[in-house]
Amino acid sequence: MKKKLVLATHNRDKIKEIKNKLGNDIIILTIDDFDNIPEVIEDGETLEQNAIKKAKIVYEHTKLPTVADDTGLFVDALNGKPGIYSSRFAGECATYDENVKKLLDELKNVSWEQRDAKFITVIAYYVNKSKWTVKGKVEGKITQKKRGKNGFGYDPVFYYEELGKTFSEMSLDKKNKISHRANALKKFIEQYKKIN
Ligand code: ITT
Repeated sequence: MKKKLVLATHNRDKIKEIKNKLGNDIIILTIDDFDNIPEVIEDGETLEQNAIKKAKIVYEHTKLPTVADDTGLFVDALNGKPGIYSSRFAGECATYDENVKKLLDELKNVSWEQRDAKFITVIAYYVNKSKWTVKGKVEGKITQKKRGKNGFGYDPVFYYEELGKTFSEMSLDKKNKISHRANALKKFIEQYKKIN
């Protein structure tokens, strides 16, 4: 019988990517399948702390194995910003577009050579008293303007040099083979299979 896993995220784009990657082997539930799950304040100092906090709160409510994803875009020329603040770079309730605009503004006078960046995803797993995390990463560059229509968040400006495309210029299937989240999910599956 397929095992159940709850995704502790409000982000529908993440849910789509994770379901696309894990959905054949595992029944994926989301917090929308449960009532009254408390809101999680992401006040950790690292992706790990935030991911564990999200997974723990949802696990305690559902009592089902839970997975949370915390992701950040780390830009070298901005000393690692927006990092753990990626979702609220342009303010508390900022849209993807507003965050991207702020990023492009801050990099306005930065040359192509200096525009290196990486996405990092930490996935936390929480069940009973047991918890662990895995990390996935991908390196790229920040373009001068948005390119492509797919994906979400910073994808339109994240350029993957090996394919000469931004994440928004590739299909979800392609992004899901090479992305930070894909790398983290690969490690997650290896670890998960050992214990299930
Ligand atoms: P949850 O905390 O509910 O999971 P969130 O959107 O707040 O959702 P994060 O704090 O992990 O999630 O994400 C930070 C931001 O980073 C997110 O809002 C996007 O703008 C961006 N982001 C995350 N994954 C991304 C991806 O695969 N491609 C592009 N941008 C991404």
